[in-house]
Amino acid sequence: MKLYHTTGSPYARIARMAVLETGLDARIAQEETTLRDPASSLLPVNPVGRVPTLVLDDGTVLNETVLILAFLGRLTPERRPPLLPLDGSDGWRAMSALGRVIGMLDGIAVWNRELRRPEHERSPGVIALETERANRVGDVLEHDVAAGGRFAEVDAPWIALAAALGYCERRHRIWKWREGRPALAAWLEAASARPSFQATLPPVSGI
Ligand SMILES: N[C@@H](CCC(=O)N[C@@H](CS)C(=O)NCC(=O)O)C(=O)O
Repeated sequence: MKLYHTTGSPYARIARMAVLETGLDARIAQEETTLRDPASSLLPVNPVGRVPTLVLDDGTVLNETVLILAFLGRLTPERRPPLLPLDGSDGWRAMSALGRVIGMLDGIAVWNRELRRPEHERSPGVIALETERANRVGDVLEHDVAAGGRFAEVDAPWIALAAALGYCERRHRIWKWREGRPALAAWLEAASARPSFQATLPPVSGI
């Protein structure tokens, strides 16, 4: 199997961390690729052109981070905690938490893309909407983490939250997410020590 990624992508980082956390790194090769590039090595494999993209041994192509997480979880049924329970045995709590984090990250990605446009092409309305969304979800995540339980164990929601906040630390610093969120800040501090986090640090960007 082969996982296509870029070092800056928080979505690809989720998949890369999950590969490490499940011990599947011996079975999954990794290739760094380019995005929005007609010569990208990814396009002949996946016309969608997004990372993460996982190519299975029989050539089947999986994209979409959550689908890849579900697949990696099915490859490692003995793992505790399960990477992502798909049978409702946890009351669907992992899926719920994962959706919350991915929803926040989707909004941040839109916000970040806006900021990468030339200033005169940026939409203040989109930036305001996504700032508000990020703050709203960030506040709920602060509550989730402070209450304990959720995000305490290294599973798919934990990995997604680490990658999302890690993205804000190095590639979306415009969002001062730590302000008023001490539990989340302390959570990332602790999460940062994890080898899978350290092995997948993205380069710092100008935003
Ligand atoms: N919904 C996708 C989003 C992945 C995504 O947007 N990846 C970005 C990098 S952070 C990408 O590949 N962008 C290239 C493009 O949109 O052409 C997922 O969950 O995997």
